Amino acid sequence: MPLSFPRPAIYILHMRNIVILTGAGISAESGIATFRGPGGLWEGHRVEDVCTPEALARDAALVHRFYDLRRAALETVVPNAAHQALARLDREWAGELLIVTQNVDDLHERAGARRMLHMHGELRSALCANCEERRSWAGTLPPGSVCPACGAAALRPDIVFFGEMPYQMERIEAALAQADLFVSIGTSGAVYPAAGFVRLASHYGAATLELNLERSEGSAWFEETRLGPAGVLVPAWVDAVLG
Ligand code: BV8
Repeated sequence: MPLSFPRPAIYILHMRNIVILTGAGISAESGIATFRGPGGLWEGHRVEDVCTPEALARDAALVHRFYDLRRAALETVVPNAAHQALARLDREWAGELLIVTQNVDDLHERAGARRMLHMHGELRSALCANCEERRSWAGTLPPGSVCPACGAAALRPDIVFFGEMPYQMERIEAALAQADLFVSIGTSGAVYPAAGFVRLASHYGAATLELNLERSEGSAWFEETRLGPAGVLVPAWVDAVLG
C-alpha cells in the first residue's frame, strides 16, 4: 500500500530520516490512561496540583504519591502492537530514526526501541533537585529520599513539570531540521513545545503524517491524518514504510 501522501511517490522512495512523536494515545491500548478525556489521568487531579514545581513545593506527598502509583502500575502493563511495530521499524530502518516520546512509561523500551528519548522524563527515574543527578528508580520515592550522589534529601520524580524545560530539545530540533518525514502518534497536540514540532518539521520541508484516534488540536498542520487506534494504524504504516 503506497504511503498516500500528496507527495510524488518518488519522494517517499528517497525518504531517509524519520522523526516520530508519540503521546499517551500510543499506550492507551496497553491499559495506561491518557491525560485528557473520560477517565483521564488528570481527571482525578488538577494539573496544577500534581504536575508543576509549585505543586511539588506545596504538597510533595501528593505529587510523589501520584507518580509512585503510576510507576507501580507499569508492572501491570505490557507494550502493545503499536510499540512493537515502532521497535521493528527501529531495528530495520536503514536511514535515521528518532522516536521522541512525551510518555513517561517504559513501553517503547520494553518493546525493543533504541533510537528514542523521553522529552518529559520517566517514571522509572529519580532526579536530585540538588545536584541534578538522574538515576533509575523502581519502587516508591517518598519525599526527602536521599540522593546517593550528593547526600541531599532532595530526590524527586524525574518528570518535566509544566514550566520546566523538556529534555534534549537541541537533539530534537536537530533531528526535525534533517527530517524527511515527521509522524505524530497518539497525542492531543495540547502541550508545547511538542505540539509545535509539526510546524517546525514542515518549515524544514518534511512530509507530515498524524496517526490518532481523533483529530488533534494540530491536525490542520499535517499533510495527512489517519484516524483510528494506534494498535491498528501503526503496524499498517510500518509495513508500508518497510515495503
Ligand atoms: C516548557 C509530565 C519552557 C509527565 C507533562 C506555548 C504556547 C502555550 C503554552 C506554552 C507554550 N510553551 C510552553 C507552554 C506552557 C506549557 C504548555 O504547553 N501548556 C499547555 C497546557 C498550554 N508547556 C510547558 O510548560 C512545557 N515546558 O515549555 O518550558 C521553558 C522555557 C525556558 C525555561 C524553562 C521552561 C513542559 C510541558 C511538559 C509538562 N509535563 N507531563 C506526566 O505526568 O506524564 S505534559 C502531559 O501532557 C504529558 O506528559 C503529555 O506529554 C502531554 C500531552 O498529552 P498527550 O500525550 O497528548 O495525551 P492526551 O491525553 O492529551 O491525548 C491523548 C491523545 O491520544 C488524544 O488525542 C486521543 O485522541 C489519542 N488516543 C487515545 N487513545 C488512542 C489514541 N490515539 C491512538 N490510539 C489510541 N488507542
